Amino acid sequence: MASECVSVNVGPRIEDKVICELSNSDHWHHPKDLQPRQGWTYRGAENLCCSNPCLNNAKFLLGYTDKRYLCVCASGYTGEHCETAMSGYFDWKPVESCLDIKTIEGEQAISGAYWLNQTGVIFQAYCQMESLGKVWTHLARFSMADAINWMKDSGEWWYDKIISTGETTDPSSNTDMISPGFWLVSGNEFKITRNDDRQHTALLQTTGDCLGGQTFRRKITSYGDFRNGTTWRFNFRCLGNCTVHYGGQYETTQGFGNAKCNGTILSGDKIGFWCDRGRWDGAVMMIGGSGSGDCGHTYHGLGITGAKIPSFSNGARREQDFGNSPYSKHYTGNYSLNLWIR
Ligand SMILES: [Ca+2]
Ligand SMILES: [Ca+2]
Repeated sequence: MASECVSVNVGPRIEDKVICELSNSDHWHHPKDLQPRQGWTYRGAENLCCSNPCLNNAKFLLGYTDKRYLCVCASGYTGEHCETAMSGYFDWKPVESCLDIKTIEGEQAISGAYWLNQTGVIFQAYCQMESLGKVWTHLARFSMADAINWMKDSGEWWYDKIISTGETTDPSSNTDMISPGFWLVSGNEFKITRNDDRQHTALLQTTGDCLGGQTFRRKITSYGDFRNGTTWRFNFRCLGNCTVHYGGQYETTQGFGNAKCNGTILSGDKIGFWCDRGRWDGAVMMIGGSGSGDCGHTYHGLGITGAKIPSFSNGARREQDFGNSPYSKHYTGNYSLNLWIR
């Protein structure tokens, strides 16, 4: 009998012949399907269901392997009988970093939300397994479909927030998000992607150890304390910058409008931190060039303001969490930008 055959229906004798139906299902798997038929006899094969050896909500398949059954484990469990909880899948068994998942699971590692433990803080973060050496941790998201959280006058989201806010486990969401990773996970490079791109293609990716082993918050806030109206106006300059590569659909993404501009404040192949041009505009993270000609403005990128003296207090001028300009008329807010570290 074939190994997938687990039950038999034997029909009534007709002219010296008996109909015998073989089935790959039985009364254990589909109890509601078993209906009496006159003259027929039902027999289940030897069935291990009665002592199901599969643990932790595993699926029990009869007829496979030498043991004549197979346990298909639920997410987060492994082992012959799914008896072992995997690291990173439960808050009571976290890993230190997304890279640990890749190290443990190798080729099998898939992108998804995992439990991390950074200095005793246990939280869930989305890990993208791009390739062997490229494992990204999702830190934050910038949306224009909700409140302008990244430009709160207090600068809270950049400086102070120590409680996870927004949907941290789903990078396709279009709402602001800040993960504990923003202030806890250290790294060397970061990238920005769009929430509507399931491949998380980098619109920009820093090179040359931009973060220098720091957390993203530590890097950004190392340039000064610009909370509660303190300006970062330093006349035609950015306080810091990093070299980037652009990719994906960056040319048609809000915030990247100056990626090809070369100006006196910054060249197009760079991002700047805390930029201003002396009047009417500024950005926490300016993307691309600024300082001359058509790309004179500094209010493009993440955390942008049209305030006369750039600060988180806009003084009745426009500000946005991201964009080409706080005065953009055509942006509908139908996608957001994700920030990742590795
Ligand atoms: Ca927002
Ligand atoms: Ca503000």
